[in-house]
Amino acid sequence: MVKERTIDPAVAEILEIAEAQGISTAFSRAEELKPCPIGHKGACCKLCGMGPCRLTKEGQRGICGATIDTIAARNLARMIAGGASAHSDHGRDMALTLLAAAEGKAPDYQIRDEKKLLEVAHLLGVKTQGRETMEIAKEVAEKSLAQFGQQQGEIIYLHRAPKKRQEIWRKLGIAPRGIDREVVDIMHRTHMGNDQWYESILMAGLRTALADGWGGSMLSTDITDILFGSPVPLMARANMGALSEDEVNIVVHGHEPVLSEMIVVAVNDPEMIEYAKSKGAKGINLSGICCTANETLMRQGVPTVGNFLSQELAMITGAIELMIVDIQCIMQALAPLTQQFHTLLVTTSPKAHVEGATHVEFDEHNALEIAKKIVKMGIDNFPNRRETHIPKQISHLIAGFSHEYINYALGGFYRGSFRPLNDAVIQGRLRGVAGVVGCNNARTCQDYSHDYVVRELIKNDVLVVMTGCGAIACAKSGLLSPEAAELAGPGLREICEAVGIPPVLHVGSCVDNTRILTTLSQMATEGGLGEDIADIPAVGFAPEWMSEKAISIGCYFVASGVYTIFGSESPVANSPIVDRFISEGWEKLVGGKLEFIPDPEETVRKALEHIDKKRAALGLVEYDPTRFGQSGDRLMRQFIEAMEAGLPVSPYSAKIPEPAKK
Ligand code: MSK
Repeated sequence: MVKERTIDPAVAEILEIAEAQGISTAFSRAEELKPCPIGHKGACCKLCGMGPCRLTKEGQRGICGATIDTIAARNLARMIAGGASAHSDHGRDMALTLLAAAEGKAPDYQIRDEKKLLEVAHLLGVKTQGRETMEIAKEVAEKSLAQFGQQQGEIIYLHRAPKKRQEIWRKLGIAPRGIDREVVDIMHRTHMGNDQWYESILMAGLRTALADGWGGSMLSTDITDILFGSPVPLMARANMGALSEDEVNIVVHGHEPVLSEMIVVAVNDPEMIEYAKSKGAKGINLSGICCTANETLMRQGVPTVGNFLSQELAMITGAIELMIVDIQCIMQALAPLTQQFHTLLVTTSPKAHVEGATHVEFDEHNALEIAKKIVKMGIDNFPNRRETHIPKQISHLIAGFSHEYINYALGGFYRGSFRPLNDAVIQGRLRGVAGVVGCNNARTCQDYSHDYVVRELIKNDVLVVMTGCGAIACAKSGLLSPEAAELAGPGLREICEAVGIPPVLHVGSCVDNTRILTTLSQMATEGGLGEDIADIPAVGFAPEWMSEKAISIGCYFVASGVYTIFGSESPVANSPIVDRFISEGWEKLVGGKLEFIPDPEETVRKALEHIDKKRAALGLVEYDPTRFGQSGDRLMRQFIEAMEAGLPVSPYSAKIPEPAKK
C-alpha cells in the first residue's frame, strides 16, 4: 500500500507509476528484503575470518569468546566511527578549499563572511590585527587542518562548550585529542582481540562522536559560512512541483556545497541560459535533494525537490536532464534508473564513483569551468526528454536560520543575545526546545514520524530546530512556513508572531547540527537555565534515522548532555546491558542518554516528561499554556503576504515566475 510508505503525496503519485511499470525503488526493495534479525539488533560479529559469529542463544559467545555485550558495543562504536569519518572528511575538504582560496589557487571562491572569519580566527588563536583577510584565512585553514591530525591535547573547539561541560569531558577522559586520531582509535580498539569491556568501548565511542560534533562538523559549518556566507532567512519552495515542464532541470544531490554553489552561478550565466534556449528549453531550473539541497536552499533559496527517499522518484518523473552527485546518501539504484529514463547521472567526487554514471571529477582550482561543463551536459540532454510526469505538490518555507541569526532575531542588532529565548523558557512561554534531525528510513513510512513528532512538539510550546532530511520532510508538509504558527501552542505562537519566525526553524544540513550545539552552549552561558547544556529543558530526536552519521550525531548530543531519542528498534537491542548503559549509564556519566523508541507517540510523551523534569530541577514555573496567547503582533504576516504576492525573495528565487497560490 503506497499510503503506508509515505505521507508525501508527490512521492505517492510517482510510486503508483513506478509500481504500475514494475520499476524497483527503495520502497519496493524494503518490502522484498527483510532485515537480518540477528545483525539488526547488534548480535552478529564479523570482525575476523572465523566468523561471522551470530549469537542467538542466551549466554552464547563468539569463537574468540566475545560476549554479546562486547559485540554490540563494538558494532555501535564502529557506526560512530563511520559517521564521524564521513562528516569530518567533509569538514577537511572545506578546510582544503579555504586554503586553496586563501592561496589564490581557487579563484572562483571568495571570503563571503569576513565577520565569521575573524570570529573563527579568534577561536583558533589566529592573530588578526594588521593582517590581510587572505592571510588570516590561510592560517585559519591551516589551523583547522591541523585539528584533524593532532595527536595530543584536545581539539580547540571544545572551548566553545560551557565550562562545566568541558570539565565533565576532561574528568571522564573523553575530550577528543584529534579528529582523525579518535576514529583510528575506535577502529583499532574494536579490532579482534582488543578492547573487550563494553563500557570502555562505548566511552571511546563518545570521544569519537565529540571529535565529529565539536570538531570536523563544527569546522565544516564555520568554514562553509566563511566561504559562502552565513545563512539569513529567505523564502523558498519544497517538493517535486519545483521541477519545470519546459526548462532544463538540473538537480544537485549529496552534501558538499563547494560544487553546488558554482552550479548556482553557472545556471544563472546568461550564456548558459541562451544555450538552453537554443536547445528548445525556456531556461534552466535548478533544484536539490538531501543535504546539498539544504546547503543551497539555506544560502541561495534553491528549491528542494525532496529528501533521501525521494531521490529515485524524482528521476522517475522523467523530467530531470542531469543529476549531479558529490558525496554521501547517493543510492546505487540511481544508475540503473538512468537506463530507463533520459537522466544523466554525473559523479564528481574521487570518493564516490558510481558504476554506470558519468564521472566529471571536481577540482576546486577550476571550479566554475567544471560547473559550466556539467550544466552544458544537462542542456545537451534536454532534446532527449520523453514523457514526463511532474507532481504539482509544492510547499513554501522559510529557511536560513543560522545560530547567529537566531541570536540577532531575538535580541536585535544592538542587543543580540539569547536572553529573550532563555527568558521565554524561564517564564514558561516556551516549555522547552528540541532538535529534530536525521534521515528517511525505508523501513518506516516516509516523513510520518518527523511530521508527527514536530506537530506534537510545537503544539506543546516546544520550539523546534531542524536539519537534514527531517527539515525537508517538514518543509514539504508546510511546518517551516509562517502559517504553521497557527498549529503552535499559545506561548510559542506569540513568539513567532512577535519575533517573526516560524515555530520550526531550518538550521541547515547534517553537518550543521553543530549550530544546535552552539545555540545550546550559548543558552547555557547566557544564564538562568543552569550552567550546562544538560540543565536546559531540551531534547534531541532522529525519528527516521538510517545512516551511521545519524548515530554519530546522536552520540555527540548525548555526550554534550542531551536526552536523544531515535526512532526504530535499538541496534544493540540483543544486549540489554549495552542498551541500558547507553541510556541510564551514559546519563549518570555525561547527563545525556540515548534511547531507541519505535513508537512516535511514546517518543513525544517521554520527551515532554523529560523537559518538565528539567524545568522542575531548575525551579522554573510549571508549564501552563493558559497563561499565554494574547499577543497581537503580526510581523510574520509580512512574510506571508510577500509569498502570496510572489515577490522576489532571494537572488535565486527571484527568477521564479509564478506567484505562490493561497
Ligand atoms: S542527507 S545522512 S539521509 S539526513 Fe544529509 Fe538525509 Fe540522513 Fe543523508
